[in-house]
Amino acid sequence: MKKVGMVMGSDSDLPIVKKAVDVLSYFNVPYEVHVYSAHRTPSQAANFAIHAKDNGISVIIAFAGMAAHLAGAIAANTVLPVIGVPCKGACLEGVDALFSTVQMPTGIPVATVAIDAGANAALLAVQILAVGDEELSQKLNEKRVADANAVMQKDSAVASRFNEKCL
Ligand code: RP5
Repeated sequence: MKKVGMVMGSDSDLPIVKKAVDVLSYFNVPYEVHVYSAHRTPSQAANFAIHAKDNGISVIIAFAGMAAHLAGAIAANTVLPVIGVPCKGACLEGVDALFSTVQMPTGIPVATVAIDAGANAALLAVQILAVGDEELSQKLNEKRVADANAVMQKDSAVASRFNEKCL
């Protein structure tokens, strides 16, 4: 199976990256992880993107906070799909990173997920890989059913606690 390539702007983004690692591990999807900053190590970030396809990567997830230029800088150097994860920094609750990641000019798209949404970024990456992989697609469907069952159990628990008292 092809890999997911993950790149973060700083190791301070690791808690968000870990959410994605957990999802990819759940689905047994291979991945690699790097720290390359669009601002501090721009050549390394560009080289990663330029060589990603030859290195067996099919989808890239870029995690960055603050003036989060990383996903766009990666996307500029590859035609692989790039998913951007804006990370909440010390200031502005991550809205700075959200705007920096999502507001790409026409021609260089970044599929931006919610602030700190490492798990959803990985799920989207798995869904992209599953387009050409029936077994992976089946696993995604099974996970949806399991997640829905968990919600229904919560519904039963809440309903049995409150609903009779309303009657
Ligand atoms: C961004 O700046 C990184 O992605 C990180 O979210 C933020 C802060 O980096 P550090 O100062 O913690 O290294 O480039």
